[in-house]
Amino acid sequence: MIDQPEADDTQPVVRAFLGLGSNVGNRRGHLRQALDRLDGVVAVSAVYETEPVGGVEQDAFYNIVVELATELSANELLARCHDLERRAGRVRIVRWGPRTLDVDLLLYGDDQIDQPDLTVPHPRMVNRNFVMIPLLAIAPELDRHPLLAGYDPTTAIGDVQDLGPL
Ligand code: GSY
Repeated sequence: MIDQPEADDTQPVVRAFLGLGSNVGNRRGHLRQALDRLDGVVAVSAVYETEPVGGVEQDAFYNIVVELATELSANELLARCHDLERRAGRVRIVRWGPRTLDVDLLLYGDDQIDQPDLTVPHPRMVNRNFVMIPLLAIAPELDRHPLLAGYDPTTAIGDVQDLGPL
C-alpha cells in the first residue's frame, strides 16, 4: 500500500491588529485584563488618553492597539473580541456611548472583508487618531499600506495623549 500524506491541518499565521478602548471604571485594568486574555501578542502600543469620538458626551477613553500573530480566522478573531467585551461586563446601552471595553478588529493581514457583521480594514479607523496614532507607533510601515491610504493626520479627529506603557 502506498502511504498517504498526513492531512495538514496547520493554519497560516496572520498578522492582525486590534484596537481596544475603555472609558468606564478601571480603564487601565480593563485593558490589562483583555491583553492577558489574548494569545499571540507581538506588540502593544502605549496607552493613550483620548478624547471621545462619536458625538455622545462621555468620559475620556484609554486606548491601545495590539499586534497579534494569529492562526484564527478573521471571524474567529472577531468572536474572540466579542468574548473579551462580554467578560469585561460590557452592556450596550447607548450606541457610540460609554463602555467598559471595546475591542475592534482593525486589520487582518492584507485582507479586505465585507460582511454584514465584519468590515476589515475597520471602516472608520483612518479618521480616528485614537486608532491611527497608536497603530503607527507600533507599525510605522503601515503608513504606506494601500488600504490605509485615506489616513490624513491633519484631518483625523480626536486629541490623544501618550500616557506611556500599559
Ligand atoms: O470605537 C471604539 C469605541 N469608541 C471610542 C474609543 O475607543 N476612543 C475614543 N476616543 N472615542 C471613542 N468613541 C467610541 S464609539
